Amino acid sequence: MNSARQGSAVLLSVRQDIASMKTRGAGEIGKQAALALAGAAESFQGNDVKRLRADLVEAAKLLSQARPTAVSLRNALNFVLTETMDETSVPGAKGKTRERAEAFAKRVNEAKGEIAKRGAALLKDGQAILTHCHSTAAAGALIEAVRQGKRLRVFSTETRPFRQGLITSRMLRGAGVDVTLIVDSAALHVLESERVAAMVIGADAIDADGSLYNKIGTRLITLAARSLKVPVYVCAETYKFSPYSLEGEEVAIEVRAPAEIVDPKQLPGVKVHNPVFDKTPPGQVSKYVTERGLLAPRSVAAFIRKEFGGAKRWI
Ligand code: RI2
Repeated sequence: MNSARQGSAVLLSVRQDIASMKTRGAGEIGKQAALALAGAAESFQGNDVKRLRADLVEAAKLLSQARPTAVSLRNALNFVLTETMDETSVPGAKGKTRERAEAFAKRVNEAKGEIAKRGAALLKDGQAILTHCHSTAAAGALIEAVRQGKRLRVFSTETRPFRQGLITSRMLRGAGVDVTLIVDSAALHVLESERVAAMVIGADAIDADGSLYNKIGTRLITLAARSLKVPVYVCAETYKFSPYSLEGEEVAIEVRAPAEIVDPKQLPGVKVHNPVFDKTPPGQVSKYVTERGLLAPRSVAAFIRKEFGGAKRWI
């Protein structure tokens, strides 16, 4: 196989890993897509920089479609294309793509560290906490709080249908956190009976109006939490905020295969619907915990303008 063909095979396999959720989590898919774009640049053959730039935009579009809800994918790819698209030689563009991809990967890791500290500061010794799905940003805050000596009791929802809650539970337990797995529909009962002090969750996308797109069930469980006046803290790196929403673009809700819920053969004639994210209104979010600080939902539009204002986008 020549290296160009090998490059596109690698690109398609990264896209497939993201689409199949072998690689998952909004931050991680952005990071892997950014690195795949650098790989695609490196496998380009020839001296036509315009061709290379066009190929990179095509590759970015292909990668970004793998998971439609997570805006981190598009933000990561635009971050890599910035500066790369100004390069006037093939070696220059290849080098810049790699440099930007690695800068994005570094940014992901640093942001998570910063969020862990800021999130941990919101939690107190002895509290019960509820989390939903598997967010490395949210789990990082819980682990950091425990590392600081705060004894937390964490309740982790199973998170049907993909059961990412099992990943969270294993990860937290591995870090020495007292963790209890519950089914999703136990959330309200547990919030009340265990006197949960806060919900700590992640994000896939955040709209300029302060709405949160996160794993299916987030809207229902945060509604339950707010009905008991339990604060909802959302750990979200800057690249989870949608610059597209400033122009009114709606975040698409990904719908996945019915087979992820049940084998359709077991239910002949029954329709199965599997939306995997939902939109939580800003009133159900207490604070966004970002690497730049805490943010009220009403301040999100100004934050997005500051972080992304004027930045060029290719996809
Ligand atoms: P981190 C996940 O989506 C969850 O919805 C989680 O809250 C979000 O990504 C953020 O994850 P999925 O890929 O970036 O499991 O914080 O569908 O790890």
